[in-house]
Amino acid sequence: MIDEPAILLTGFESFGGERINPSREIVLALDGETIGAHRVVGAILPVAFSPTHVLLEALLEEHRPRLVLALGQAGGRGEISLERVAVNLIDARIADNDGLQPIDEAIVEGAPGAYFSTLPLKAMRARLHDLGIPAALSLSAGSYVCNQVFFVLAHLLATRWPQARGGFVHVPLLPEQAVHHPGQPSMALETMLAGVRAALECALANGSDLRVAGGTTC
Ligand code: PCA
Repeated sequence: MIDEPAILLTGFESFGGERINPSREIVLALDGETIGAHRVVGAILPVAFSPTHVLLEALLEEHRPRLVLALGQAGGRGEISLERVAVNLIDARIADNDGLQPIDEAIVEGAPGAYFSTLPLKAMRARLHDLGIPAALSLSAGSYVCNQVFFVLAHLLATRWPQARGGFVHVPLLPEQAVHHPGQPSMALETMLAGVRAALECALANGSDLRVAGGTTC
C-alpha cells in the first residue's frame, strides 16, 4: 500500500577488497517488504565519505520515514552489533572507494562530539536472543564510513527530523566471505534477515528501551 509509513533501511556497497557486502544483500532482500505495517524502503550507499550528508538528507526528504536503520559490515565480529554511539570523528584506516583517507577530522564541524542511537537496543537484543540469534550491544561503530553515516543520520534526526528514530547495526561477514579469512566469524544471510526483521519489529513496538544492565567494565 502506497500510504503505509516508511522504514528507511540502508546498506553499503562492497569495500576493502570484498566482492560483496552483507548489508547490501540484506537491504536488497528486505526492500519492499511490509514489517509491522510499515513499508521497507531500501537504499544502497557508497563506501565514500563525501556524499553521505547529501544522500541521507535526500532519502529522508523523499521517504519521510518513521524509523531509519543503517546497516554495515563489521568483519571480525561474530554477532549482530547494535551500535550505541556515533562519534563526530573520521580516522580512516583505509581509503574509501573514492580513494580518500581523511585522518582525525570532524564529520560535522560544530556538532556535538557524539550522539546516541534512538532505537531500543536492549529490547532488540533481548528479542534477537529469544530467537537464538547472536546479538550484542556495541560502544563503537568505528571511525570509518559506517560511523559517519550513523553520525550524520543521528545529527539530521536530532536537528531536522525529531519525529523519526534511527540507529546503526553492524553485521558479521557472510560465510562465503569468511572462507577467504580463516578464523573469522560469519553469519548466514537467513539468520541476518531474521535478525533485522525482528529488530525492526521490536523498534516499532517499543518506544522506550528495557531497563536492564548492558554495560561493560574495563
Ligand atoms: N562497513 C564499513 C563501511 C562500509 C561497511 O559496510 C565500516 O564499518 O565503516
